[in-house]
Amino acid sequence: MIIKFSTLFKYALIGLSFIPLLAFSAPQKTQDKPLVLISKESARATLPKLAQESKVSLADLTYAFNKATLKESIITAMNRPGEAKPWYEYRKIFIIPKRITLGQKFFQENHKDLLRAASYYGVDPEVIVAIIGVETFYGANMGRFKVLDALYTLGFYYPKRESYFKKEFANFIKLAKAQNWQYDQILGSYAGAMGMGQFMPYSYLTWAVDFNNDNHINLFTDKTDVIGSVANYFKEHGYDKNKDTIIKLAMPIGANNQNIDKLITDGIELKITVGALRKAGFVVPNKYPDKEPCKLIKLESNKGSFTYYAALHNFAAIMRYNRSPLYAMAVHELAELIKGSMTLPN
Ligand SMILES: [Ca+2]
Repeated sequence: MIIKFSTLFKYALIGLSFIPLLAFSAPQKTQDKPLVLISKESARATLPKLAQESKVSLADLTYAFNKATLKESIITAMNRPGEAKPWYEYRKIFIIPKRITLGQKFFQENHKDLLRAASYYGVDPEVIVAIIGVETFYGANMGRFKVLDALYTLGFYYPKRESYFKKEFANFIKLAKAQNWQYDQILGSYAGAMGMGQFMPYSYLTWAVDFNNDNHINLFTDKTDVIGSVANYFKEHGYDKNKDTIIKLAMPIGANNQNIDKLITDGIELKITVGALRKAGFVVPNKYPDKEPCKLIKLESNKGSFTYYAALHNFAAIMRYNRSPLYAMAVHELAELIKGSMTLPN
């Protein structure tokens, strides 16, 4: 679950199942110098400012700070090179038969909540299922790190992302107090994402909902709350079930790849239009007007062979969960496969 994160961060949000696959090129020389260059005392000295900014009391921050443990393994994990995989490798991690069949089972078992959430929030139910499937394998891998230690380590000893994680450390304290949690009992990813949908503390505080009306929000074991919360997150980030997600594009005949690749833009925003794609020679179905915003995406579908896609409104909404186009593509494809051959009980 992501808001404004670097691409590095996404690996924290999708469980740890494929981290070892990324470890192959970790530089050896990191062993020569210490990973952590900040003393506990200088970390502690930043607490009064954090108290002021976060509106969490200094006493509460200090209490949590003292309870937390620095985990060098988390810093090592964050420092691993990201974005290493081409789509055809990335896809193999997520689009596997077990994730599809368990997704269909999850859909069937929870179809009433899914259809209620889909209609109330205006999202597609299979996308809610796919998010939960990609993030945690339907709740099977919700992370094994203490969230307190993760946010403490990254907030106070990882200067690259210090500002973001300090805020999340404070948000976690707010959340833990509201939920009556013991700080050190909550487990999540090494970046502090929690529950079946891997919500960061800010997201939990802001977009999680009590979808079964039991006066408690539980994103760890209450599937109804998880379904409602993921749906609400999507609605709040622009997902609209009446809009489309992506179009696979055929390469224009005789096209100049270099000119086409100039249309590829960074980030989540849909910065070009379908009209620009048509000008470059792509054939886009007539139902999309020239002014339709889109984003050109190029994925390596087989070694050395690339496929172009026009990402549309809902693709951008999925990227608000995680900024990687590969992630959004995996969620979209898994959702389509789950929906594909499934029948729902009455
Ligand atoms: Ca509830």
